[in-house]
Amino acid sequence: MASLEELWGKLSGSSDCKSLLKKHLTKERYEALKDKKTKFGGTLAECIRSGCLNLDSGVGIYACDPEGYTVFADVLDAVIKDYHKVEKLDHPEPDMGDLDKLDFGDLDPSGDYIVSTRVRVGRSHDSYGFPPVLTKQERLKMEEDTKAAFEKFSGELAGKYFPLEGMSKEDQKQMTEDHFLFKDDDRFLRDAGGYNDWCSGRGIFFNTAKNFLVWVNEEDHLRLISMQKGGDLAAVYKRLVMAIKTMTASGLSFAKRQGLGYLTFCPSNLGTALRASVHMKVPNLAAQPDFKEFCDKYHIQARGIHGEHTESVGGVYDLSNKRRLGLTEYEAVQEMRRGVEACLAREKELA
Ligand code: ADP
Ligand code: CIR
Repeated sequence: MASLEELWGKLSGSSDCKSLLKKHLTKERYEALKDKKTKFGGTLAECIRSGCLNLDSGVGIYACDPEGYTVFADVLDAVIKDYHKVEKLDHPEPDMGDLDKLDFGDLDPSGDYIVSTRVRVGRSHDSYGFPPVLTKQERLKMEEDTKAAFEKFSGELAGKYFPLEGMSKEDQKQMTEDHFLFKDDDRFLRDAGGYNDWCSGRGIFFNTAKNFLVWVNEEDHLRLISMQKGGDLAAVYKRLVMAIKTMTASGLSFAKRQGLGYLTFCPSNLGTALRASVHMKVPNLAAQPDFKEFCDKYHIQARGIHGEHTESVGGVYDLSNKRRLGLTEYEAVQEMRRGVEACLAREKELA
């Protein structure tokens, strides 16, 4: 495995790397941080390995564990401010809004444009490290703790947990194609240690209607996901909030920091850790030379439809809120809603 010096050599020697890691890990910061260690044993090498081996990264840095956000704050804080476009790290307390007075509903009642809607949050157990410092035993123990909390899901949220270990390849493939399940093919995450000891300790929980699910030990310890066909953002969001409340009341303790909100493996996700997305048909908008600028104006990120770093299929894009920190959960969803409405209006004009 490449040493810290080798990793730094690759990064500092590259001339066309545009990642936030390259921008913010100056020589001075590198020198100040290179010998530091967290109490989980996390190092700078573990934080920057993915970004140094994948010079086409957008962000390029992960936190080795929750404490990494303090020990390596010098570089991580700069990356966080840049990614989330905030000047200060003063993330507000969680606020999901008044669910009885949401001022959005179905974003596409015609059903002609939005294929599906999904809102997810990431959560990390505060007593465990992140993937690079986790052992197989810890992952398995974490899976057990998490399964116990699933017992609290009732009514609409009640369901069953399926470990990846022992699941047939056909089932995995089908669930991945249906956009439910994750897989181990992201080179950025792999180099960050995200697939260590694959696939033990990983799995997926489904409710009966298959519109609420939880990923266990994918990139984050937990990803709570609400999704369904069509554009009914209000129904998807309300279901997710219900699940967050149940998980929070289940006795699990999640990693959180004053000013940073909920901590996640990737600094792009912390704060609310919320990504609200639609899969939407925007072939005309996407063909415009200013598609990216248009999305940027609304803080919208466009991804392909099989997850980050994938391509669009048939003019359908995954459009979501890019920022997750410095705004409340409700504001993050509103930001996505405004952006999606603007994209929809422009697509209609261009058709
Ligand atoms: P995240 O970081 O939110 O987990 P990814 O880009 O890695 O997102 O995507 C994870 C999975 O979720 C992929 O299979 C992707 O196709 C699916 N997905 C994301 N948004 C939607 C959506 N609005 N409708 C259906 N599937 C979605
Ligand atoms: C990268 O730096 O490109 C990968 N490590 C993925 C970062 C997460 N991306 C994002 O925009 N949320």
